[in-house]
This record gives sequence, structure tokens and C-alpha cells, in this order.
Amino acid sequence: MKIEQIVLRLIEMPLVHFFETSFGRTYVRRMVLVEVRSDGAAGWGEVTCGENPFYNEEWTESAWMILRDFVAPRVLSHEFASAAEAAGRGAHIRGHNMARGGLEAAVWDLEARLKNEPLWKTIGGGAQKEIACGVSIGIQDSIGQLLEKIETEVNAGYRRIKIKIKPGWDFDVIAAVRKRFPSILLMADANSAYTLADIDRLRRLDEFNLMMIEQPLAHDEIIDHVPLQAALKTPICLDECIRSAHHAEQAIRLKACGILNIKLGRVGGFTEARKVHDLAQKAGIPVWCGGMLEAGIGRAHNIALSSLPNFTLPGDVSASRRYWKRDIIQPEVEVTPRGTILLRDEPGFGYALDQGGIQSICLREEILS
Ligand code: OSB
Ligand code: MG
Repeated sequence: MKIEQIVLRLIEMPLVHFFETSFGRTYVRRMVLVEVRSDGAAGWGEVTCGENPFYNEEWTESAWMILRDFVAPRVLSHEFASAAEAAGRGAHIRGHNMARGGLEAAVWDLEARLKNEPLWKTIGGGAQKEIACGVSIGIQDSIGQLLEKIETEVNAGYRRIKIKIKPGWDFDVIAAVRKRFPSILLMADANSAYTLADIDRLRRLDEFNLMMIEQPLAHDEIIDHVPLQAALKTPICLDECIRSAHHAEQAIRLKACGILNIKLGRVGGFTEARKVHDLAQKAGIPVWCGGMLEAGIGRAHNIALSSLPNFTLPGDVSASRRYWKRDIIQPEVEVTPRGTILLRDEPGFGYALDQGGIQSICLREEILS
């Protein structure tokens, strides 16, 4: 396969409800879509970084520039045997995994379409045809509002609830949730809001029987999670600090965590995500698929990824309507009353693009060839 053209598009979509984490509130997503064209076929990817460099160092505009100035020139007009090989062309760019991952995922989608098979098959997935879904619920203005949201999602069938925590929105909040919902699968995501000085505060959360606590310490910190994990009964799940299979191997070897969250963009695409998956599986560490408030393309890619066999815990992959008035794919991602998403058999990522809808929210477009 030879990539003849790459089209970058910047789209803007307001969230149905703001999403708040320990690092801030998001009302509107600005996302870069990547289309790769070859032989009359097209593959699509979505860059998952935020609008600000607060989750990690990337943001919408940095992703655009990295793709335009560094990734695209290395990929255009080369002959590749596979998407995995194309991914390797950008490997010596330091960091910017989400920018590179958006293009990498588009090339996998293209490969699947050229082979006329579903993407989940091309990446070696399909071990599970029905993906278990959880939801991630942001920090709310009041505990009452949070309880209401949890109730809605539990009633919709979602299989586990994740709430966001930070110092001051943690113990009392989780206590109230546990009192109202004693038996739900519950976890908390700190998005790096604590330090080792908070070890006693975090140990108090052990009494709530949480499935895990996600990324309590700094975004670039693996090692300090080792003494924290030793002090907690609750498993630690790492998110931000696992950017490669090498990091995953180190975290597992050091016993810094009991669980891993895999985000396609954070590790730079399917090639690396599969490596993380495989080594976690060998080590007996369960994984689940994280989310970055994706639009339909990113959501569909996450569904394909989640079909690999070691994705044994419900992920942050949920219905389009929780985020968007109108998503950019058709049909939109829907969740069964059992709290699952069914894999689709159409070629590529499995959903049709709403091209007119994309055009109507497109702020910028650039064709690279
Ligand atoms: O840490 O998992 C995270 C959203 C934005 C940035 C980071 C995170 C999240 C989520 C939302 O938790 C997951 C989703 O519903 O897409
Ligand atoms: Mg997280």
C-alpha cells in the first residue's frame, strides 16, 4: 500500500454535558481527523488529545503541526507491506503519541478496507464479539448531581462506574456513592492529583471496595506508585504514565500497578497498544480500554481494540449519545440494555461516516500529497 494523500481536518463539537477532571473542565472538543488515501480507498483516524496540554503535553494544534510537518512527509509516497510498517516510519519522532496514533489508526483502517475485512479482524481481535462497557463520570457541582448521574447510567445497564476524584472531592464523595450504591462495580480516577505525601488519605479509600484507583500520582511517574501500591489493598491502574510497551513492562516488573488502562492514542496506535496488551496478558495483568471523549471514529477504533482477549474489564467506551447531540458516524455507537457494544462486520472501523455532518463542523482542512 502506498499513501498518496493525507487530509487533515479540524472539527469542533460541543459536549452534551461538560466533563470535569482534576485538571479542568471541557465544554467543547476540538479534534483533528486524519484521512489517508490510497488506491481509491480511504482510511480514517481521530487524534485523541485534548484542547489544552493538561492530560499530557499534546493539544489540538500541536497535533496538527506534528502531523503536517513531521509525520505526513515520512509516510507519503512510501510503499508499505502493512499498517504496522507505516507506523514505524514515525517512530523516531519523540513523544506526540496521540498525533502519530491518529494517523497510525487511519492506516490500519485503510489496510482493513483494502482487505475488505473489519478492522477488529485486521488487528487480530474478535476474541470477544460483545464489548463490556463502563462509564466515566466527571466531577460534578454537587454530590447530589453525581448520585443522579450514576443512577441514570446504572439504569442504562452500564457495568461499572468510574468517578473522577481530586483532593477535597474524594473520601466523602465515594462514601456517599457507596452508601447509595453498595454493590456496583466502582472505581476512581485521580488523573495525577495526588503525591506520595497523600498516602494515608489514599489508604482510607481501601474501605470502599473500589475495583481500582486510576493514576493517583504524577502523569510521568511510575516508580512512586510502587510504595503506594504496596500500602494499598485497592489495585492501582496506570493511565497517563504508560506511553509504551516498555513502560508497561517496567510498571508490571516493579509492581507499580495491578491493572493497566490502554489508550490507543496515548501509546501511539494499534501496533504499540497490541504490544502492551500482549505483555500484560502474559504477566496476568488485566487491561481495559480508556477513553478521551472521542467522536465516532475514535470510538469505533476503541471498540475494535477492546475485542482483544485480555480486555477483561469494562472500558470507558460508551454510547455516542452520552457525549454528542449528533456524532460523525452512522449509526451512532449504541449500547445494549446489557451494557455492551456489539462488534460490526462491515469493512474497516465498521460504521459509515457522516460526511455532510463532518463538513458542517469542519473549521480547517489541509490536503497533503
Ligand atoms: O483519564 O481517563 C481519563 C477524559 C479525558 C481525559 C482523560 C480521561 C478521560 C476520561 C473520559 O476519563 C473517558 C471517556 O468517557 O471518554
Ligand atoms: Mg484516566
